[in-house]
Amino acid sequence: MSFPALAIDPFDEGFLADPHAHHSALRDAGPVVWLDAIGCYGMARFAEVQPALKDWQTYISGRGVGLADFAREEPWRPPSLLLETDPPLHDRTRGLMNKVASLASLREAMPAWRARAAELVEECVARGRIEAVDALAEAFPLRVFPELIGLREDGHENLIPYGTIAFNGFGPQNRLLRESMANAAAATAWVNDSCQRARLKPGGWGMAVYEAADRGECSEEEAYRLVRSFLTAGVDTTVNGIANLVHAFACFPAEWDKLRADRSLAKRAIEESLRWGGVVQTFFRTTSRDVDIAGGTIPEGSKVLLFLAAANRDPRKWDNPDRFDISRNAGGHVGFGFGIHQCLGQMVARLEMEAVLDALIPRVAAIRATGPAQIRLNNTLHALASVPVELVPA
Ligand code: OVM
Repeated sequence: MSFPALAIDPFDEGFLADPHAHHSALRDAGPVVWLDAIGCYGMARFAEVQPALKDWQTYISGRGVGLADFAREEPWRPPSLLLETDPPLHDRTRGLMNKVASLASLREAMPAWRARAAELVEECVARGRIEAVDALAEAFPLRVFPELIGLREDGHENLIPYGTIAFNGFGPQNRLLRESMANAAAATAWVNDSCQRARLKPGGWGMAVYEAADRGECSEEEAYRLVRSFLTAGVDTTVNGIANLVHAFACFPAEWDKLRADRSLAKRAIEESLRWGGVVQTFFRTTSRDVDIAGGTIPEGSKVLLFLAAANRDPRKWDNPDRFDISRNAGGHVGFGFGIHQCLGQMVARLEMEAVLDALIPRVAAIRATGPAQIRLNNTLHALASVPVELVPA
């Protein structure tokens, strides 16, 4: 074995509860490590993670982007036609979905999103002390996202549990996965039902996928599964993006003063929170050939765990990486991945965060932590269960 072998288990609950505390050990051990606990290779430095994400021919997604190797194990659900595929199929589905998830339709939605964010923030400021995950981070996406997709009106409470299952599903079959799966039947049934054409409203992104099928760009069955991607990837992610954004300012109060003094920093603040917060901690790839790297060889058919969040705080790449600094140019972070699989919904995420942030800036003089933030353990997400804060009115 030419790579350092580590005993660190990246899916151990102690690791997941405070991943950043363990990342330096992973990065410092070397450019590529062997993770004995899960029998996989790992990369945690920016200099290896970003090129591996980019090299889709070598580090493939079609055998799954979780621990399970789809060449040997049955996936828990039919594979995603975006996330868990390689070109040429991926190019066709991604091309179609890029047109549906257009910036033009987001620009159209944005005025209503801003109004909704203002309304929510005003309620929160009136209450003063809030729990920001419930009051903002969940409330906002749950209002705007189902409308964007054109989902039916009932059952939105299934969206977060379904995302939680899917993101736990990229890890081993541990307690977290088992417990989220134990309650999966209702959420899964609701999602599977809601992806059908007959359930979707005209004008939304869901129906737009079926319209692509009508034009012959994909089959009806593919359209169904592509709509499922919106429902899987679109909620638990942005919920935690907003939660991490509020949490970041609660941890670094001087950054809030800086932002209020110069609102043009809002976009940088969002990017910096995506780098610092690490909502999506990891994804796996599988090697399509023997890879000579860092003085060793990763054999063909190996699972490689890419630590996106560790790369985003690699001191070899970023100055003072654990500091949330909104004047930093965090551009080039890999919080949305990199290359052909880079997050399809990244503009949805950014604009949801922007709507919330722009509503907070004029109304809130300070965001003060009123207790410790609580983690919601997940095999892939750095999810927050609770972010208690006081919003001091402006
Ligand atoms: C999907 C998907 C895409 C990105 C993330 C994800 C659960 C799922 O296409 O279903 O996480």
